[in-house]
Amino acid sequence: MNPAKPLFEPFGGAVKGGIAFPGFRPGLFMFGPPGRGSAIAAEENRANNVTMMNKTPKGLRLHIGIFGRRNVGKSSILNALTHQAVSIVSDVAGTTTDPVEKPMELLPVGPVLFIDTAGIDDAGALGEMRVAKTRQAIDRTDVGVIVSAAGEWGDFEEGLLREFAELKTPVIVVFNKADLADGTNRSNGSYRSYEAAAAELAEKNVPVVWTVAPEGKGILDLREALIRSAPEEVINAPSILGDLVPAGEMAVLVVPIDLEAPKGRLILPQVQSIRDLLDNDAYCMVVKERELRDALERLKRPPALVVTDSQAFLKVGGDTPDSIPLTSFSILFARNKGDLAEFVRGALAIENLQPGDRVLLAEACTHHPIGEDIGTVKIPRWLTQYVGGKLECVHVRGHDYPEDLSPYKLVVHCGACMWNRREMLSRILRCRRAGVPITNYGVCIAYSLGIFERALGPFPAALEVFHQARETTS
Ligand SMILES: Nc1nc2c(ncn2[C@@H]2O[C@H](COP(=O)(O)OP(=O)(O)OP(=O)(O)O)[C@@H](O)[C@H]2O)c(=O)[nH]1
Ligand code: SF4
Ligand SMILES: [Mg+2]
Repeated sequence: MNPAKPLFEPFGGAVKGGIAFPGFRPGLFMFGPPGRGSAIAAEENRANNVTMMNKTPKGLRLHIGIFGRRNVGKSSILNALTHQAVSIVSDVAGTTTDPVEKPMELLPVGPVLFIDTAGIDDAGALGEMRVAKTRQAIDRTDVGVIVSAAGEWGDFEEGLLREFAELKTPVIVVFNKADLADGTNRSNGSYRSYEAAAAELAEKNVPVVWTVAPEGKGILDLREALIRSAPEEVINAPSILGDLVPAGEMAVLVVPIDLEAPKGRLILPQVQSIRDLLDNDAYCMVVKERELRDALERLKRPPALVVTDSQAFLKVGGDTPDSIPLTSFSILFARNKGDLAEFVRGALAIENLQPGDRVLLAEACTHHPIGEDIGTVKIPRWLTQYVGGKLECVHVRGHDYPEDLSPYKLVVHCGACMWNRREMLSRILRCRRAGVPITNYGVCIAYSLGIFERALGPFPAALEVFHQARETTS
């Protein structure tokens, strides 16, 4: 192995063709100056103390998932990255049984969520449950870390690599336990030596890092690789309203305060919309639906946009002059967290629903339904009225999501404000693969209430999808 241009120069890992090697021979390490790691740790500890006080919502954090066989050192790597004993480490294979999540600041990326997963190479009933949970974690991962004990790269790891490639999720490979490596590759697969495996990964442009997690060796290289792999769209997440309400213009947000409204606070989509407007130097007026008409009359200049809770769509539509663009929080988040065009296509599938069809209603968080809950009561009622007969509505919450989507004629998803975009996009992809249309609560409500074109007015591309679909069916 010849030394080449260092990839992560400041931290000292020698490199060949995009691979950060700990040294030229296994066991010989070239790691960064001792002061560097502790300075970063101190700065991150300070940032993490601030984070604890002002917690960034999970949905805005870069999700970094750690995957691999049992006992390869996944939990040891998480603990080394966070400088804390977050996950239990032991030499008993299968120690981590459920995903362990740890929010922290990873400078300079910002707020991240590490997910340490259970090893997924074992069979049996318990093993199957573990595999299912780990699979769900793959769906919400923005950057995947595949850990293998050095010298054990094989078909299993290649399978994981393929899975991430299909989701277009960036991946970093960690050869841990580099202190025990002897140059040979013991795993079944096509590689005789782990160097050959590493070289092939480098050809695929997959960064490879060597670590001895309990000693913290190589962890700075891993941090650097994580920072480099963080997708741009996650670091600079798209604005919720920035392109719709220019600086100096006003948005009116309509927030019903009814039985379902949480006591003493606003819900996350409303808070995030207000913050986004402030970030974009726009103004914002927040009113209940009853006061909207009066509030609009008092304004000297019409607002650039009115955003309403979907449940008040009809009243707000009636009270907002046609010349003022109108949409809902749910549609804003359908665009921000998912794929609005796909959800519009999904809403059009409502036309093909027949009484008795099975519809999946999925919510990202596990709030307790109160009164006339939108997912369990209102949407099923609106859809039933539209279709003209009873539908079989199945409800799922949180990360639970059926592996087999084929029994469903339609999936209707909440705005997923608590999630990162990756998990929502993974679900959309799964629906696409299964040939099952997917739409979103707000899009579905606007469609069933006959206010679709108006609600999509601010989004010409999505409106175009609707018009094209209507032309082909007429
Ligand atoms: N020699 C050596 N031992 C390590 C290294 N990393 C972890 N270990 C040890 O390997 C064992 C397993 O480590 P864990 O971090 O629990 O591994 P895991 O992948 O989380 O295991 P599961 O949760 O069971 O899937 C522990 O005894 C660790 O101390 C390493 O780089 N070198
Ligand atoms: S159900 Fe969905 S949209 Fe509503 S608060 Fe929970 S994550 Fe957000
Ligand atoms: Mg573990």
